[in-house]
Amino acid sequence: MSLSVTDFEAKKAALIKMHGELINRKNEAIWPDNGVFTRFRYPVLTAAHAPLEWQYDFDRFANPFLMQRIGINATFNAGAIKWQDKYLLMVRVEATDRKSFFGIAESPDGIDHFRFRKYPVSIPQLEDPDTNVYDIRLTQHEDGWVYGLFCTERRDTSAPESDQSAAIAQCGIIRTRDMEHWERLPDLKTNSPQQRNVVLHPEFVDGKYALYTRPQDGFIEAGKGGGIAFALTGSMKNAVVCHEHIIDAKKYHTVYEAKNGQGPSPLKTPEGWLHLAHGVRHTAAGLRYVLYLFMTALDDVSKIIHKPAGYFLAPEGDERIGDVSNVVFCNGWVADDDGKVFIYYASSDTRLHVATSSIEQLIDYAKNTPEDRFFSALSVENIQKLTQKNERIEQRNAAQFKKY
Ligand code: M1P
Repeated sequence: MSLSVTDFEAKKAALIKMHGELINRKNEAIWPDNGVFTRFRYPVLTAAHAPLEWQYDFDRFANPFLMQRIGINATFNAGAIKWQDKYLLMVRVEATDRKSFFGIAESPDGIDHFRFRKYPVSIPQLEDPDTNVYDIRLTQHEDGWVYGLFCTERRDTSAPESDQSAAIAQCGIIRTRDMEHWERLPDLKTNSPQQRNVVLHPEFVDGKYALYTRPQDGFIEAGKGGGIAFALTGSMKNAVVCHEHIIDAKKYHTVYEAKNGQGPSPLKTPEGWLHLAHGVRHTAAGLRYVLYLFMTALDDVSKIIHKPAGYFLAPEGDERIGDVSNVVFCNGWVADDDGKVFIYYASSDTRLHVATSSIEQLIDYAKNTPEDRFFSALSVENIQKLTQKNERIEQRNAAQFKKY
């Protein structure tokens, strides 16, 4: 039996109340932190944050049970930008039909009250439409445009009919001047059969647009590809890359041994460019995705000058579980003028979190964390050195305490 008018209105009011409470809930920093970044108790965005108007038909006659007509499955992997004093996330929203699309959510302070705009983003289509779009990286380029580089996925038409999962990933490009209206440009052309995690550098390099790419042989498997590459193109209106040169290769027995990819557009600092990336390794339980950080030189953005060993951030607690478990992924961060950094990372392809840090902390981390020396015995040496140093400090402190 359908709902009475009273029950329909009561249910609608309850849904609206719960949604409002979720958006207004204040987040809590988790303390003590690790000194590198601070995590927060609640995700900043979940599927439940999606506007109710995207999901329910509120016409009592057309929807007598007040049934959810369109389901939202997940909100994750967001591009990020500070825009007119607000923190904007261009979120990968995945509906229950498995299609991803972009929704823009805004917050006044980068941590709380992220609210989706009324409508999801309509991406203009090319002749060959996108089956699926995701993982956009926003770059405010010195040419005056804000570019969004994203993964456009289409069926691999060379695959037999029996194989309905073969896909080709390539880099789609849109741009805007107002974060409202988007111009679609032709997809990036490279020599790689698969291309995901392409990111535009914010400044011209040698008068050209500079891109971080990730050439890859298969849709999932890196094959001969898999490193973070650097490439130049003369134009974004018809972006063509002839040569991709690997600046950060996958490597045996590291957190990026299977594949890796540039995260958001790098941040410029007085000491170099800060890069956040994801690294993937195989485990008996499947792939594990973690974030790692490195710095490149100001006078050569493709030259790595600092690279701490291992991961910067890995899935913890509830973050470990989701649609694709044991994954953290980041394609958006924002640096404020005062040096505060907001890192938007998603966990297990399900929800989106924020971690806060600062340029000063990230540089300190990049410069002073030991590098990977690739052998257990050498990792032990690092720990021994640090422990001996702490022993000396303790002895010195004890001697001083005796003196007074
Ligand atoms: O499922 C984990 C991630 O897998 C892909 O990343 P990559 O291309 O580096 O393997 C993407 O589909 C990404 O969206 C996803 O989070």
